[in-house]
Amino acid sequence: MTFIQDAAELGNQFRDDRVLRAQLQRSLPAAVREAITPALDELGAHAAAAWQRERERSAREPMLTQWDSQGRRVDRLELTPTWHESRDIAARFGLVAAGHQDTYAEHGRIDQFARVYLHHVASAFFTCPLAMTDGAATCLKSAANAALSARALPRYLSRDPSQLWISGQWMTETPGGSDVGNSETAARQDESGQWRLYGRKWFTSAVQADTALALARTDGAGEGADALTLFYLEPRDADGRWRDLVIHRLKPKLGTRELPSAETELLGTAATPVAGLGHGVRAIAPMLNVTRSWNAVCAIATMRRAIALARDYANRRRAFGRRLIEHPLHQATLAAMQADFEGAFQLTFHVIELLGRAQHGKANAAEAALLRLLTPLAKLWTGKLAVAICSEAIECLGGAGYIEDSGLPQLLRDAQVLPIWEGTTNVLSLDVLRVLRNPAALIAWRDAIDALLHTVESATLQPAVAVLRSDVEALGARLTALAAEPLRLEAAARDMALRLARDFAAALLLRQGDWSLRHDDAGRAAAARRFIASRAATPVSYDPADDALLASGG
Ligand code: MFK
Repeated sequence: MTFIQDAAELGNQFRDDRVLRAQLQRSLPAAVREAITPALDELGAHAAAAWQRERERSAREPMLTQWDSQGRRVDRLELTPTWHESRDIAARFGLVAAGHQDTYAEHGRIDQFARVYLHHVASAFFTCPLAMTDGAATCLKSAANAALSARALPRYLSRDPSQLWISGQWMTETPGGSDVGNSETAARQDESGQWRLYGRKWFTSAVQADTALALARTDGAGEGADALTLFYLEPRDADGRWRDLVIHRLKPKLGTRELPSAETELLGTAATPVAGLGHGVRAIAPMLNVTRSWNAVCAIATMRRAIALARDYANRRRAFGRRLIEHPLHQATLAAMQADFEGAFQLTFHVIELLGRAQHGKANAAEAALLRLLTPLAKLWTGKLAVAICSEAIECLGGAGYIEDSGLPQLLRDAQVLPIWEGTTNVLSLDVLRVLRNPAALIAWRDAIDALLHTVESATLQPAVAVLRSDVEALGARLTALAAEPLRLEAAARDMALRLARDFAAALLLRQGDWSLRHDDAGRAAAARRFIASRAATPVSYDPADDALLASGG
């Protein structure tokens, strides 16, 4: 009656992460890696400490007070302590700035997203406004709006917590969640020529943002997405009071509850066009592609956390005379989760690498086409996978995982947003079809896989290379056949997108696995083999290399 089961623990999340460290070792020059390691180590330690602290406190949520004692409308928002702390960490560690500075040239994006990946779970989704801030910075630069850039960029990219501004992305309306072209928000000029916005934004993800980018329709502009205009606005005055805007309520969400998402009404909020009038969706597209990359990074961070807890628990918990990890079926279950995670990790970091190259003018036309294709693919696949892996991790802990303070239920609830916001799985699958209308995209996908497979030298990986080559051929043939049947192509879009994502991830895993074998790590090659075999008729059930696959630290 006295047995107490040890709970799962987390160590330094940078030192424990062989996958991240192998990636950085392969893809970054030594000088860059050495320069960024202390910050990554600090964030890895913070992630472990924050996890311990979270387990010991009851859930907190932001609070909205709409009226003061005298009946004045105030809409005062109290944020949680983690949110206050996160603003400080975001600035000090340059979670947005690192992606825009030139110190490490095209490697800056890898530096930035390694930080974001380590910090996401500890941030209580402060990563949401940071993603939108990064997107807003990218958007202002791409619109070449000198005045707005001069005003907002130094704030978005500040490393001083007292100067940092965060941005919202106010698109979602009751008639237009995915179909943004239905937006009803109206934009009118007042007698002084100032643009003002009127209408209800049904879902503003981080309402307390210092600025926001919003879509609205100018009078007489006509219907549809192309008639919308992209506006920049600063919703509060210098004293923090809302400027011609009320908050109807905070949204009662399934997860991400520390994130103050709200329903707001714009009552003539002053705003400035970002890129002239009209073509608003095209103007906000650079933001969408950046926030979708963030989404993928946060999804792999979520998977990694769920697996770390499940793996640690499997090393502590004994059942039927052995530790869970010593049961072949449990080990195979964890190994399959780890292999899927590593595939998702590889695809996401490849998108980041291409983003950095494109931003610094180093991407050729094929790489630019590939980035446009892989961004929705990474977002849609990793979002779905994060939910599946969190659910599986709960099962790995049995009833203990279903209990709130194991931390896993919150991880699952939070993960469920990842396939929804920033474009649902189906909307992104249709975006992939939009991209594939340009034949260069599929050619770039196929050529890049071919180039990756040519780097694989190890004999032990050749059978997996052969399986992947035939998968790639079959998928290319199926897409070509479907191209003549638009309705069937659309119905198959999700399946095609998932296959395009997984085949590309498989090629990246093989490249990394081969490289890691030459650097005394058999685990990454085991991940590649398991990932590729998982689609075969007789998938791998036992692999002696799973010990290396599941090892952490080192
Ligand atoms: C923790 C992680 C961080 C996550 C942050 C979360 C913050 C969440 C806050 C939110 O706001 S969530 C809400 C986000 N909403 C969406 O993502 C909307 C989903 N809907 C789509 O993505 C639709 O595809 C879209 C509205 C973009 C387009 O729909 P339409 O009306 O069918 O437009 P159309 O005519 O196909 O495209 C208009 C133009 O944009 C075209 O260019 P052209 O005018 O030159 O022909 C398109 O090629 C272009 N375009 C569309 N998507 C693009 C793009 N260009 C580049 N990249 C894209 N992704």
